[in-house]
Amino acid sequence: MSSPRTRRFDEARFGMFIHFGAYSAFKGQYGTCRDAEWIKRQCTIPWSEYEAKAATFNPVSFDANAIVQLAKQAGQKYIIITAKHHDGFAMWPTSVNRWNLRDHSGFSRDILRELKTAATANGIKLGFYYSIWDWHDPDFVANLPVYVTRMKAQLQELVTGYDPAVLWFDGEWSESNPTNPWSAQNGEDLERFVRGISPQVVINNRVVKRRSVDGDFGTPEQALAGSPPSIQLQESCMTINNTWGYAAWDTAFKSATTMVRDLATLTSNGANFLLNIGPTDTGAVTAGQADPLRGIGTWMTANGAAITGASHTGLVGQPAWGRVTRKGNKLYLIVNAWAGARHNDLHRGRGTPAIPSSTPRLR
Ligand code: H79
Repeated sequence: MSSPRTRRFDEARFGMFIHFGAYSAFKGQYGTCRDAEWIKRQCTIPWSEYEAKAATFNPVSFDANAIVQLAKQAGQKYIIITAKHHDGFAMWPTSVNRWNLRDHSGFSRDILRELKTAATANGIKLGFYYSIWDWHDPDFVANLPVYVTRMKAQLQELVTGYDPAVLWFDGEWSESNPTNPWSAQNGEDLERFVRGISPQVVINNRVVKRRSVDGDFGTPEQALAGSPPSIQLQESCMTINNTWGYAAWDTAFKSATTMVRDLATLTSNGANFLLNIGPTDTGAVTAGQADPLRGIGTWMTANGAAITGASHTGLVGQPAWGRVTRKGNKLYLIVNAWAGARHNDLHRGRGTPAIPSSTPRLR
């Protein structure tokens, strides 16, 4: 199902999502109202206050090399970072407007450039999240064609300036407050535009309307992609805790075991796993997110062969005791629960092959 354009993406299986923007400066709290990257809208913060907070955004602790090392150690092969979320705030020094990290916040470093350099040096691919829905630009509602001209100019900057491997669009759905007029026709035009400037960039299905013919891959959110057949590649995006952007109060972190099992399930379904971190207002990654990633990394160091480049077997069903993946003529058995004395468990799965496990039990 993968094409020359998507082959590397399809083999990668595991990536890091990063939600980082002006909203991170709020740390998930506005008065008594709690949210994360939607805080502007959900807590009805006036633009004057939001812009004033964004002006204080000072991510001095953002360390591109540390983030790339964290991803690499976790066994992640690509990173997707929010270049622009729904608040419209650009994380690179765009010349399209001043609503960006350099011009509005006075932060002189280009952290997307730093991430690109660090990623490339470590064999990690970098992609950008870009929200179509834009709460800050009044033309998004008042005059969409004018907004689209600016959006295309920003995408041109990102594609020609940073050569992203993936463009991860979002905010394509119909919404109100502010009104989202994005149509399938708008999306098809945008997809053609991106293909025109870069035939090799991999694009998600939210560029249009999340139909299976839109872009290169589907994007189940906070849900595990099901098993094939699906006419499109799939990538499940999920959070480590419950929020995408940084929220100091959200400490409900999943365990490494839970996330390794999700990764195994997705690989056995031929799908990718894009696991999110939300750096703090200063750009640091908290231990609550880094520690389970390191735990996944420990497992991946020993068992990554069962994940990277592996896929749906097309041969056997899912066993009750774990997951089975395939790479070429090898099957990989990921055992969540040894049958132990309960020998019958081995026979409960449909078509379970009688091959000894290649992967140790998760602790
Ligand atoms: O970037 C992350 C989220 O900000 C974004 N997609 C991921 C990758 C996303 N946008 N919307 N959603 C996810 C679905 C969430 C909708 C809700 Fe709401 C936001 C539920 C509550 C707040 C919108 C506003 C729908 C109801 C109220």
